[in-house]
Amino acid sequence: METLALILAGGKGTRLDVLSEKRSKPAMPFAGKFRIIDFTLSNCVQSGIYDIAILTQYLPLSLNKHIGSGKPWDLDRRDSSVTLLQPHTNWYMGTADAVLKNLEYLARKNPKYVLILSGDHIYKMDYRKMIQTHKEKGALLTIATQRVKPEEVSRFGIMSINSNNEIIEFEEKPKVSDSNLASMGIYLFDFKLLKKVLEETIAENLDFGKHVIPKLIKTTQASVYAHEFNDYWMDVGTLDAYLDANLAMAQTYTELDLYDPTWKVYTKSEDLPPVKAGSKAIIQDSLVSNGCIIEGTVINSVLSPGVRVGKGSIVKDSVILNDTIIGNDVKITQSIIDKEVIIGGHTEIGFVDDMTPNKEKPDVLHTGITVVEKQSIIPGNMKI
Ligand code: ADQ
Ligand code: ADP
Repeated sequence: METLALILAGGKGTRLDVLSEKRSKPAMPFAGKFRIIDFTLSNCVQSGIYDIAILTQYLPLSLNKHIGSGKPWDLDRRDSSVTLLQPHTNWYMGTADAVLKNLEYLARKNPKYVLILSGDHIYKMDYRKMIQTHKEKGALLTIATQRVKPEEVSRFGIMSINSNNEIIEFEEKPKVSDSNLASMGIYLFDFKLLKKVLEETIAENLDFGKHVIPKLIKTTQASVYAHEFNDYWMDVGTLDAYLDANLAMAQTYTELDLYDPTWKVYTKSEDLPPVKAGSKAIIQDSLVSNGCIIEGTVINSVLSPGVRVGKGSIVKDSVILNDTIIGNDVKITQSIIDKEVIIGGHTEIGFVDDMTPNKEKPDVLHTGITVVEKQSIIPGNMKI
């Protein structure tokens, strides 16, 4: 086998607060009918990579159920395999530790290359181009890169390259840097090098960005190259980013086209009837998924399958996840409402200026976005 893809889907997305308390971040619904991991899985199959292992650790129930046999991505064909790997004994710590704990599985598969991916990015990328760069340069490790804004360097691994695109310096999340060339956390390793470096590097919470990559570059054990990717790429790590990225998908022009027949995003779809819009329904700049019944107004919002919006209700600038039922004369703005929530008539969500409960989590909830937890029941005539 030439390339095995390993999707890291195990980190706890703490910055998404109540949304990822009960599911891992890659299992978060996105753009109505998708889950975040669909983008990476679809990239793999469209790049001709049918051998995929998904490393999970944190609440993989939703993910397990979603992936199933891999049929929606055509991963149930005879020559393909999609496997969910979970820690058996010790809990995984850093990203590289998660891979180290599964070296035996990799050795059994014995691929030439291992493509390490993150399960929580939204982008469309042809990994074949990266494999091509890797071969042309004679690299042992190739890292996908993207330029970021100078004020964002502290969120990424930042590197410097020479005129041949060889990486000569790498620092994980520097406070400031002269360079703005960021690692996308996408690594193509020659399997032999990966095995050797993981077995030889000893560190607590062994991590690619913190330990493995800086070590490979410092000790010039291997030629490490950058593969620049310039299209849309988004890590939806915060509530702001999650809401914005969802709403951006509902605009007429989007940086990532969900409707492009040449690069489809596949997902597990439920069989649901078409969207029904009542006689007074208004839907503008929105994504409305199958099984929704709209009798009110939906503006600049994203609705997952099975959502009901009652008469006289207005949903604006919000994301409403599956099977949530919104009664009559409800107003919702700037909110993320998780699955299976029931909202009674005349309730208003997202209009209250009082941020008191948010003070406990200033790093998570500070921007005025209201989040309603899965399966909440909100009585009528409330103001939240
Ligand atoms: P971060 O995104 O901060 O930086 P990290 O939180 O370690 O890196 O997560 C990387 C991916 O691995 C995520 O998809 C996460 O869910 C998953 N993951 C984390 N721990 C895991 C574990 N123990 N088991 C399985 N999966 C796990 C990284 C790089 C930076 C780079 C950014 C780009 O370290 O150099 O710039 O990604 O987003
Ligand atoms: P979500 O989409 O909110 O992430 P799903 O509806 O996909 O979650 O459900 C994820 C999986 O978790 C399902 O298999 C479901 O049966 C299971 N599940 C949900 N709640 C519980 C619970 N309280 N205890 C055990 N399993 C649960």
